[in-house]
Amino acid sequence: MTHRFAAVDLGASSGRVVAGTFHDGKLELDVVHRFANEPVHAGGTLHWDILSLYKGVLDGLGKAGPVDSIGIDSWAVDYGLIDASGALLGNPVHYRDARTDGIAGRVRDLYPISGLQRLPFNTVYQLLAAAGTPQYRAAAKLLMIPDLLAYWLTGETGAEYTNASTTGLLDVRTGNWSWSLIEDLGLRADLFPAIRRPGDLIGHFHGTPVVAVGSHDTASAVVAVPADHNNFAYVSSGTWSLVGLELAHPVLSDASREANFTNEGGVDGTVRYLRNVMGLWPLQECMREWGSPDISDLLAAAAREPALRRVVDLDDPVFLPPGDMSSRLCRAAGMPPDVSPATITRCVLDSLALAHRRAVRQAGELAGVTPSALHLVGGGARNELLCRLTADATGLPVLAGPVEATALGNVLVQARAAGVVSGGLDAMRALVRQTQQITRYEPCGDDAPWRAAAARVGR
Ligand code: ADP
Ligand code: LRH
Repeated sequence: MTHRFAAVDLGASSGRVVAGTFHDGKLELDVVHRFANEPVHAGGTLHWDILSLYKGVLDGLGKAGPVDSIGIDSWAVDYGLIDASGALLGNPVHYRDARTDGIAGRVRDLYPISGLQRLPFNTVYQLLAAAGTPQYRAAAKLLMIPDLLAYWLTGETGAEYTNASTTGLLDVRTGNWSWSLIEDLGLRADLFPAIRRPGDLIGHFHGTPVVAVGSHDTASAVVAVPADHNNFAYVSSGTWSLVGLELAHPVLSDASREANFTNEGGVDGTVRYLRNVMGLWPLQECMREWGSPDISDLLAAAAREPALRRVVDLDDPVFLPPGDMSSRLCRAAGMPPDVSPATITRCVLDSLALAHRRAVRQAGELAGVTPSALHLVGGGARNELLCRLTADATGLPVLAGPVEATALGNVLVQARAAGVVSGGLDAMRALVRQTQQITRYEPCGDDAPWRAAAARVGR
């Protein structure tokens, strides 16, 4: 018997529709459609081009053909507002837009309630920036991006739990909206739809079930980490590096808050204890500036550059906004602005590996865990130089892959809801190990240059 599931996975750099086919105990993944995700500046605001993304979804579902069900995930924190007739009120705003500048610093500490790291663009701060606007006043419901797309497919509203956990308005202890916090901040409680959980049926699209998955892309990616034991750390490596651990309980200590570690909701009640590291975003932005050179050539040239000559603190929020990235990097690294793309690329990758080292170490210390391996999943798993540097910097073996972990986690949760896969995360991960290619990178064992580089960026 063959079963086929369609995973819609929207990343900040591209979207794809992936078909996952189960046959004779085997699972095959096929990227049936990939499309660009190109934000647009309009009227002084940076927007997601949501209708173009929705068209990519529809085209991809058309190419996928008949499937048992559809699941949707995307990047976190962003949302659309719909009015009482269901019309979208304006284009969703990109989390890198400047509207939230300065807001987080004016809001009291929410960590004891939400357990969330303080990122300037958390939904709560975006809503405080939007409160009082005509659109906010006219809104009937707030829908996170995957929930908005699911609404367009099915007509059903709701708020999937893992993604809702990135808003800053969920109570980390109960897994439900914190109505007292929402009221306390003067936000409209009527905007927030009922929470749904991964595996819940949302509705139907032309007769095909649309099923809730870990709709936060990072939650789906963590499902597909091919670990064979519990003692692992992970990096979900794409536009961002999400670096941390899977835990049974949140860590809400002062030290954890000060280190800006987050307790996001995972599939099956797990906690994604992690920190956002700037990821491959600075390189993506430089490549856009350089006219999109071939990434393999660029990485090969970067591999020939001297190691750790220039490093920057990638946790610096100066790298958050789009545009003008190479000059910001050169300034921070003390390099002349005319150095080669290979030199800048090497600086980004050395610095990223250094940031991975710091986040992995801190996560372990704060949670009282000593990981024995680091799983690196997502598009960054294709970057051998980054994997090698991350192994050297962390001193841990890096197990790289799957590249499409997010889509895979999305498919697996759908397959379980349909009864095609049984068991918990362990069973799903065993299937990933059996079917996906994983590459192992051993650390070189020399920590001294990394220790010195960490001291140079003051971390
Ligand atoms: P997101 O979900 O955030 O859009 P992805 O997981 O799709 O991110 O990863 C995108 C990243 O993967 C790119 O920024 C790029 O650095 C990396 N990548 C893509 N293709 C290659 C390749 N052929 N070699 C090395 N790295 C690659
Ligand atoms: C990664 C991601 C991350 C969020 C960011 C906004 O795609 O979902 O987990 O913090 O985008």
